[in-house]
Amino acid sequence: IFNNHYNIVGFKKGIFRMKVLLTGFEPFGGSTINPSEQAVHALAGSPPAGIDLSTAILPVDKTTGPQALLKAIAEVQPDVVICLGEASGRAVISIERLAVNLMDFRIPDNKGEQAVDQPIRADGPAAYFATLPVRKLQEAVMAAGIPCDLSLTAGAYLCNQVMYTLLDHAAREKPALRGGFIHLPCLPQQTATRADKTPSMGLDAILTGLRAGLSALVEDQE
Ligand code: PCA
Repeated sequence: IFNNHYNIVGFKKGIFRMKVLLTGFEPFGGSTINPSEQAVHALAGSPPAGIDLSTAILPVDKTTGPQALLKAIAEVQPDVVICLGEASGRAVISIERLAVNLMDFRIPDNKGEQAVDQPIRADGPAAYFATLPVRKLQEAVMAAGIPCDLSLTAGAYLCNQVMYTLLDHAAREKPALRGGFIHLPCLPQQTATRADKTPSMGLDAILTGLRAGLSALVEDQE
């Protein structure tokens, strides 16, 4: 919370600034776009008030994905880390409650590696709860008119791996760091021609929801 630029005076309402690291993922699984990458780029251009926003796009790669996240955390020294990813098939923005110590990839990562039934950290705890106020976030997104759920699982692929890596790192080395993960539906342009009518959400709606969530975080911190 404290950094070089803000001392205790910085807590006065409206003066406090929160340093947020927001990450997205590169496209994967045969798609050429990822809503999380687009959302990160859009928010980087006009971050919500009160937020010093840093961003990173992580590779969908079981080795370099988590490494890129830890590198960005070391560089930015954020107060809060929010990772975004695409969840094909989900109809609404979903805020993840849990990361589990399991890699069981449904499809290979972008390097062709497919982890099956493996722990993320061999002697790590079974799971971590997100350390963001997930209920408050959900309520803020919904209050902005955007459908949003709390989710019990981020899956067993890269998104869960990165969320677990984030929370494990914070638990062991940075107890003040808060973190969590938000899954986004596909964009309409990813699903328009699909016969299975996979749900989607437009980027504008996604951005409205994410901005509302980020603003709620700043208020919560204040
Ligand atoms: N979604 C995948 C990994 C990258 C992404 O955007 C997942 O849900 O694990």
